[in-house]
Amino acid sequence: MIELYTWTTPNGTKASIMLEEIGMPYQVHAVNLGKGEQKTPEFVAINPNGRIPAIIDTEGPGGKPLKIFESGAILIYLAEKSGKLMPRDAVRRMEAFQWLMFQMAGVGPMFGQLGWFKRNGADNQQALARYTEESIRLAGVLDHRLGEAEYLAGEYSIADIANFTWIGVLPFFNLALDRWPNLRRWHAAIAARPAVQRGLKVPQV
Ligand SMILES: N[C@@H](CCC(=O)N[C@@H](CS)C(=O)NCC(=O)O)C(=O)O
Repeated sequence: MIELYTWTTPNGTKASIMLEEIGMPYQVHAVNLGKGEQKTPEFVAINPNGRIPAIIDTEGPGGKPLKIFESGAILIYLAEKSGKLMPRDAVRRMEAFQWLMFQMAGVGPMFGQLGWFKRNGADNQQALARYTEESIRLAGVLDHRLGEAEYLAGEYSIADIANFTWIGVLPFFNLALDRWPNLRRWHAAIAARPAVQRGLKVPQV
């Protein structure tokens, strides 16, 4: 059984979409970010970084419980445990890691900062311009890749799940997907998957 600690955010829904896609049983623990529950001693004992998502696999390697934080690490762990959503072909497998790292190191932090400055920093036009331009640039990199391949690693994988939830926030930044036709096509295909639709509703609040 996987114990999932999450909230209704792009990093949180990566984990729930993955669990729905691979059909692995899991129990949801809602960590209300608005109430600061991610900073409680109980949760920090699971994720020392005090952020969601985190999981505990009650039957980890050797049959022992294993705690995991960082959404990218959670996706890799669940792909390896289930044997799903990680390409078997060596080149595609490396492409999946590559686009997963691109999301973790680029899309997540840059879009995240853009969101923060949109909410809290309307007076800081330099920061807003910097994160807007960088977010548009990163979306363009994905759009270019998706003009060459149906999915980021050639086949649907954890790299798509990781990027998908963040691309979904662009319209909330007044950046409609219309300007990136390949990205829009890819986003619509993933959004139509029943497992993705279930995962996006976790946790129910
Ligand atoms: N790199 C981390 C980022 C996790 C993260 O920033 N989670 C956000 C929600 S999307 C969070 O918990 N924010 C609460 C906070 O910063 O206190 C991951 O991918 O898991």
